[in-house]
Amino acid sequence: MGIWISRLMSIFGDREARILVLGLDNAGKTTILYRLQVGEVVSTIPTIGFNVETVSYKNIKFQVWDLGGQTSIRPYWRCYYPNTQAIIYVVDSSDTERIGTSAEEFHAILDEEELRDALILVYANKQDLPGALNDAAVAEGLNLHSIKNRDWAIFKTSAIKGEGLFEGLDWLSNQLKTKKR
Ligand code: G3D
Ligand code: MG
Repeated sequence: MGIWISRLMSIFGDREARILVLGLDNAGKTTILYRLQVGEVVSTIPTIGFNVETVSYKNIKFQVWDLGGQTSIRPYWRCYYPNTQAIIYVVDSSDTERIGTSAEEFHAILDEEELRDALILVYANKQDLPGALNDAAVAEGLNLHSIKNRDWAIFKTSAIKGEGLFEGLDWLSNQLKTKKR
């Protein structure tokens, strides 16, 4: 177990806490979930067929699904919103063609009332690939600077190499700690 997860545990105490890991398909979300090495990843397909991967450590749950595609299943995403403390939004920085689509999906999530208080951590992933947009370019592509009244940060990551992920989580736990006070 990593030191970062024990930090999160001390912040949340006995409260249920959820962290959603979202982004377009192929962004690197599943790879990240395994990289966190929190425990066993359990894959479930609830009712109408979108795949949700969950890894839990005590009362902290990380849940992952792909955004984009069918709009008919979106109402069911709401089942996963309660108690969400943070959203980790993952972008394939080398997929310059879909950055606009990723931005649309991202802002649709930001507009969800129940996720209003969730912190936003963006991973500009796949930095190891040639031609990958850097963090500033991903921030611009996602229009991150238009976000008002909530805390966000962006980190360059390579899930494959395991780089940047824990720096992002450090930011997250520091923010959560301040918020709690
Ligand atoms: P998803 O869960 O968001 O859909 P995955 O994405 O985690 O399944 O990753 C999609 C593909 O991108 C995988 O390749 C995975 O190995 C790769 N990938 C994830 N993160 C990185 C990264 O930081 N750098 C590079 N170069 N590749 C990454 P495959 O070939 O298995 O489909
Ligand atoms: Mg996946």
